[in-house]
Amino acid sequence: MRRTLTLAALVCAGGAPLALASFHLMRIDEIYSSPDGRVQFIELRATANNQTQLSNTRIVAFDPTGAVETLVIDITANFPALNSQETWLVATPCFENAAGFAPDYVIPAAGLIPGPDGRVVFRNDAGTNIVESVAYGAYTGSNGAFGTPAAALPMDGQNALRRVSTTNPHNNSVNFATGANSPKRNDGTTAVLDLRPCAGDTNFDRTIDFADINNVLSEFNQSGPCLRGDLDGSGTGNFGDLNIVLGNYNTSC
Ligand SMILES: [Ca+2]
Ligand SMILES: [Ca+2]
Ligand SMILES: [Ca+2]
Repeated sequence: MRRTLTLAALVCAGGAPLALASFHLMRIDEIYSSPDGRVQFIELRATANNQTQLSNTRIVAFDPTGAVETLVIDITANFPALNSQETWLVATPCFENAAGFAPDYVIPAAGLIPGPDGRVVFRNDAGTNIVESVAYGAYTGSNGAFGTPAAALPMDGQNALRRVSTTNPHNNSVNFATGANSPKRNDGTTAVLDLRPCAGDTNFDRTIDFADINNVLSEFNQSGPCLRGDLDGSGTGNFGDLNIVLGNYNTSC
């Protein structure tokens, strides 16, 4: 009797997804790239409960012609809990410096999300289930069942490509629009990035002052892709960076 009741309770769930762990009820909410491509993120949102089986999935990207596929990130661990309307965030290594918090998953390298034209796909590892696809800008390749490309990826430092609606059938050009970025980690931590170019600014306050000199000096002779003070893009803290700060000292953007 108890078994019959349990089965009836499941059937009476009324078309709502059963509580089986999965990954395919997911939407891309937001795609962002800084002007230099160092800070990029993709925010995804579950549209049903128990979308935790992310180890089965990956995010790939395509060049503007759709001919070249690049692995953005292979998710290799499941998510502890991921329920309806919760977001999760994947971002490049330099995201944490700019946003002040780490994403849920770190993309192994910067600049993997193509822009301003391209396509980002969330799919299973085997490639047999395209869960979500967003093509944008002057992308000319196939976009599967996801309609025509959305607007170009803004890459102006402030705006992202954002989901504004969901239609059936999907259509990227209707479902996405340009708007202010707001990366949101699964625990609700969020930020608004302002990475508009600003010569000499190392701490994203759009003023060039002693704090920027300090940042350059504290990273002098260090190397790495995410140095705040690497203003000349050399990959190393050096005199070139100091010259840029001093040349713009006491100015604002
Ligand atoms: Ca995977
Ligand atoms: Ca500053
Ligand atoms: Ca440098």
